[in-house]
Amino acid sequence: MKICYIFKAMKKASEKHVRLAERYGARNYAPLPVVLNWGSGVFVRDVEGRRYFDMLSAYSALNQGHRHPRILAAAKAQLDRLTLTSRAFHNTEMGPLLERLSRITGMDRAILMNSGAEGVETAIKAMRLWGYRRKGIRDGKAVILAAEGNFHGRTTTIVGFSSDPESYSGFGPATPGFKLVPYGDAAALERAITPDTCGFLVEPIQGEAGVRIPPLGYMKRARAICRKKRVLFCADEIQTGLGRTGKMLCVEHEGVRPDLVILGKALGGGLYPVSAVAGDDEVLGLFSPGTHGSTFGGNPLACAIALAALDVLERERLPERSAELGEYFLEGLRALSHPLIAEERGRGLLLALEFKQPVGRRFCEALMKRGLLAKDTHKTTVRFAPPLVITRKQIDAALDIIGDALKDL
Ligand code: IF1
Repeated sequence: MKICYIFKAMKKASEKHVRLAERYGARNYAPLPVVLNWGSGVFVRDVEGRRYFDMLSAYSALNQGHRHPRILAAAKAQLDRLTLTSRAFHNTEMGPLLERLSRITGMDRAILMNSGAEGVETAIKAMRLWGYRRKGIRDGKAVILAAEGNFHGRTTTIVGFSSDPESYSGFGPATPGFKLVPYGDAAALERAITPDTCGFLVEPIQGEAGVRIPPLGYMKRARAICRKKRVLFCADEIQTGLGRTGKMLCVEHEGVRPDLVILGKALGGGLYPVSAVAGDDEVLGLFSPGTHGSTFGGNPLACAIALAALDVLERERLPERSAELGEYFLEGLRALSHPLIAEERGRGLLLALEFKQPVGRRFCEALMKRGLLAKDTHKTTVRFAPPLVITRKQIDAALDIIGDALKDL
């Protein structure tokens, strides 16, 4: 078969998969036209056999890289033993994971869920329960503060307090009991607190908003204000946690200890949905049997995978690696020059290029043509968040691609 027919045939392979997804799936995403069928470490391959750098890491759920051997081995071993019991019975894997989470977060205990949004919903319930049982807020009157530009998931309650019309339009009525404050403004936070305020839910760095880093000291001041006003400080570390920003938890950059920490994404080692809400007895001790739960929450397979995922982060020193290589990557981005670049920013290996015009999607297509997959957000920002196992050499190669792709703009 002549080579052009082979390429044509291979192109057909991609198109077949895309057509199926478009015909039978809801159109809630606009994926790049690439069909992946293999991944390892920082690389993925498409059905045409082309290799790409994965610079999205499934929105930071692949901090350990694609199919990390240690995590795969733990999953396979558990698959041969026991996968699901429900919480009606104990299992051997959940206790060790809870103990490890307590050590890593410095909190007394945790509740295990599945998706990030479920973790956020669990934290919302915990803050309200504390508000009624410990702060004495009148039943049904508890208010939780959140930041403008927030992204905490896609449930109706969570999108109800989003400030992005694309997230909330068409999904009303919004759940009552939420109020927005400007992100990064501690004084505004203090002014917004009333006797009915039970919690403040915040991302230490706003991911979806486009890697928005708050002014230095904001987290510390916000935490102090919450402590003074008896409001629970809840850090959503689903995207920024587990080494992504150069610390195990992003709040560690300012030495902040929240009342509640929500983890997800990379807790599942790139294999399995696992989320957790960690907190002290004063808060999580308020849940009693029958007040919260989940069919899959804390299942032995999820716990075995999450334990291995945390092992890899610690054994391979991925938070430290993220800090060092993130600096290196950011310097490389800053060395690029193009009239359309407005800003390069980031912390650890959560980086972004901000453009002066809405060229994000076009730039991602130019990158894809050159073997690098990234995602634009809000049209002008392109995020670079590779697996934390990336090497300096691979960053150099990625920077060459990024520099070359700028020519297409
Ligand atoms: C999508 C965004 C990122 C999160 C934070 C909770 C959740 C997320 C800080 C919910 C999830 C994902 C969701 C995914 C794309 C991605 C995303 F663009 F949507 F906003 F990362 F920035 N808190 N973020 O980032 O966790 O329920 O998804 O497990 O919805 O398209 P989840």
